[in-house]
Amino acid sequence: MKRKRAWAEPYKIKMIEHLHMTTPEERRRFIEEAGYNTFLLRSKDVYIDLLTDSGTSAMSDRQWAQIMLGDEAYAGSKDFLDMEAAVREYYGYQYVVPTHQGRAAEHLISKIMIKPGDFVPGNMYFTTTRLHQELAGGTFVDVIVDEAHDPESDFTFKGNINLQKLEELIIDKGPEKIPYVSMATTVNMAGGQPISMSNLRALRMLTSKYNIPIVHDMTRVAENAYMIQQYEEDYRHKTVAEIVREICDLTDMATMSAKKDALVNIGGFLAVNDYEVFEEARSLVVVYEGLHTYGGMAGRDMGALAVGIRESVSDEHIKARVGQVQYLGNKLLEAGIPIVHPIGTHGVFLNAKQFLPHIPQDQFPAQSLAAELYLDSGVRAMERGIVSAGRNKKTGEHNYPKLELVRLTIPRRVYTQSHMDVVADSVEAVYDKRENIGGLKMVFEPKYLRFFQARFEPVPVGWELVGNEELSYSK
Ligand code: PM9
Repeated sequence: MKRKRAWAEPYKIKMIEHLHMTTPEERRRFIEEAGYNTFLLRSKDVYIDLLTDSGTSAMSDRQWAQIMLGDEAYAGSKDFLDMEAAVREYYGYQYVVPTHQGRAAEHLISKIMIKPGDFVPGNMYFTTTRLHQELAGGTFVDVIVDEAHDPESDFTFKGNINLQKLEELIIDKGPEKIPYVSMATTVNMAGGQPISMSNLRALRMLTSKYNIPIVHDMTRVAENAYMIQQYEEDYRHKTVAEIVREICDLTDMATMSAKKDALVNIGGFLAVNDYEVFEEARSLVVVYEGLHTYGGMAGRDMGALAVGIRESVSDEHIKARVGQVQYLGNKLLEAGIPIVHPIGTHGVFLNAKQFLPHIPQDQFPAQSLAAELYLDSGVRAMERGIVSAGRNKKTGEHNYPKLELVRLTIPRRVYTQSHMDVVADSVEAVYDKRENIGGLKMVFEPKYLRFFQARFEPVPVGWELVGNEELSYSK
């Protein structure tokens, strides 16, 4: 029988960054000081940092070379032209407006396209995307397939849009009330789940029928393309670069947080095919970000981004990147840990509702689980549940998402499989003591995107919260 050869990362390590391990006593103090919010920890007190894959990638030697070669002219930097050329070549969009990161591109497109009273359908909300749509006067409507809200469904393309739901919305509200469909590759809040090319093609046909544009959140488009290559029959022999281009060609405009797929520590852009939208964005970017040839980025960052775009669509790179995430996910599955199925592309998502079934959702089980993981081993993860979902903009009540998750997000090209083994060990250790883990109460809540800065205090196991201030005992 032919032996299957193990795969390895398609790079070797040229420079390292030291990690620092803390004691359990130190971690207890640090998490208390951070109000049980992993965003408020100092990174020097973290051992393995799986908070996010955003801006945390290791750049290549070629990208670092661009940092040294950066053209820091205020206007017309060669690095902007390189970045614009890379966007045109690999993504196919004609006009590019640079921004300091993804949410700034979301701000511009929401301001340009959305009128008060509009509805913006999308394949599940993302925190910053929805907020900018709401600030522009729109209402986000979730039209993702139902499987996406079920952490145990093994459906391969949980990022798909339910086209019937979408068409019903268009007919109900009228196409003139739908400025665009917001379509993300992959869907972060669902667990890093891809949309299929066949669903996207059908979406294109439906939106063309009503003359509604598609705005593509292309933050993790290469990872989505890889999943299409792996699981959609017709794409098995296409390269990731070809599939990325085909996805982009089916859409009208895109917002990009280049801090993820595109392998840079800062940066983003808005890319469009419509000249009028471009003109509007180019004049607004000057107000909010900077001149239209840097938009909040340094020349060197745009140079690194041009190279990052090219590297991000390499089949070898993306296979190793998603392969590492799958390695961790499979280890946790083997250990019987409840995680979101199927394993996503940028992280493994713990199902906190099933992990800690004794903690009611308004005691923030995922927030508590993320804090507990840090206490156990210094591994930092992120809550993606009721805290991230925020409040209903009309009633002011918490939104209660079906998914109450802790995201173990894997930075690109940063950690080794041994780090993944340590993470898996720690998750298992926390699972063994799950019955002793209590919930939290929120003691400080910022106005916007509360998950970044909210503070919490522990609620002992078996205690039930009455109001948000007093604790009263319940059996
Ligand atoms: N995502 C993440 O950790 C950064 C912090 S959480 C807000 O997953 C999508 C799909 C994202 C995303 C950021 C943005 C915003 C837009 N779309 O962070 O502003 O995952 O560059 O991008 C984070 P910026």
